[in-house]
Amino acid sequence: MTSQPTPADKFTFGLWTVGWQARDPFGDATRPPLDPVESVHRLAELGAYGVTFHDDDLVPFGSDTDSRDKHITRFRDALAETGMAVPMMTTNLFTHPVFKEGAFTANDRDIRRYALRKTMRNLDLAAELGAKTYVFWGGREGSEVDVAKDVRAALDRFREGIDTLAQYCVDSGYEIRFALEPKPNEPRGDILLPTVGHALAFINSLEHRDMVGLNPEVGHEQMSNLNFVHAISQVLWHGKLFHIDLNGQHGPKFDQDLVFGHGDLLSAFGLVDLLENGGPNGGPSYDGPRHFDYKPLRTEDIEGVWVSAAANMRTYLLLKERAAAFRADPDVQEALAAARVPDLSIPTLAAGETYTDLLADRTAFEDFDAEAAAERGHGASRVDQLFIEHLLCAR
Ligand code: GLT
Ligand code: MN
Ligand code: MN
Repeated sequence: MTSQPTPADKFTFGLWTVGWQARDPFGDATRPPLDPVESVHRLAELGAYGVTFHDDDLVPFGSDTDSRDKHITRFRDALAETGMAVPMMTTNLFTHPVFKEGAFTANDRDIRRYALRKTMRNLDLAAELGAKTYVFWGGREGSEVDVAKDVRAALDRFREGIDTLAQYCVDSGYEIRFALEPKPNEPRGDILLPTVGHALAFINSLEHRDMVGLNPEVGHEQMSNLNFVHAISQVLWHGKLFHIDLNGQHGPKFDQDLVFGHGDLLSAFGLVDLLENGGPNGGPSYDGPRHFDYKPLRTEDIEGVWVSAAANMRTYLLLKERAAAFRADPDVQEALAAARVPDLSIPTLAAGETYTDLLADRTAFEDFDAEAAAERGHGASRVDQLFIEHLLCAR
């Protein structure tokens, strides 16, 4: 029997996830508002480590300073009572109509300045609450009409915004790192920094590139029909996996935000194996929060919300258990060796060897039998079946 989640598992949830009232473009809310204080208590009881939130998830947009302080105090009390952490925070720069044409990249300069101020105010709170990661999801940074947005100017403004806010953190002594969250579309027709690859390239253009990484979301890459395990592998390779949004998605369609594993299960299994066993000496490759960014189905009542929250954690732990069994299986080790998977870690040139040596090596070309090499099988199907059998508890 899989152990129950505990804070050591570092499972976190956005307040906006369990708190989603299930309003969609075609229908009204199906659930009443949820008090963030209740979410903290219920998630703590379920074994979560912490919660994350947008400024407006905790303090309704437009609240005066007095009521803002009251909301924050109640919330801090709930954190103290439960021991829950706030490892990540973010800004809502997409709900209010003022952001309909963008925030950091709006054509309207006054709106861009307002977006920066709104973010700076919440960065102050993030520092107070001890959040170490600040996420930037640019849901409204984009367009529906190509000629109505100068994309190169927008990228200039995006860079200006991120660098200005990074400088603000440095000067304020905040130990906060930024994590950009890519998404290809929805709510905008096309969003800037649509995939992990675009965001990685953008980070390289920043003055404060060292303190900026990524918060990739399972469903957002899969909306573009991209391989999420490959995406995370490359983000890890660049040292940029600062945070992660776990959820489920059934291929390219609208952003489903399903429970983790309730979409492409095989990919979820590969992802857990990568995160838990893909690091040095077979240990974890990522030690940050396992953050669920999902939406409880619109069909569910409040009890169903907590069932789905627990399902995210349990599914993750089950996959973690299955991934450990996969890695411990001697048949798997043997099949991986037969597929020559470990050989890829051997550098192609020997230590100290140069291309001149390579040119002089007749076995590498003149005497190389390409026809014979082409006949070798790679045994990937066997590896794949072993992976699936472990997932299905058949081994
Ligand atoms: C919004 C979006 C998510 C982002 C959140 C952070 S808000 O719900 O769909 O993917 O992670 O801004
Ligand atoms: Mn999403
Ligand atoms: Mn997300």
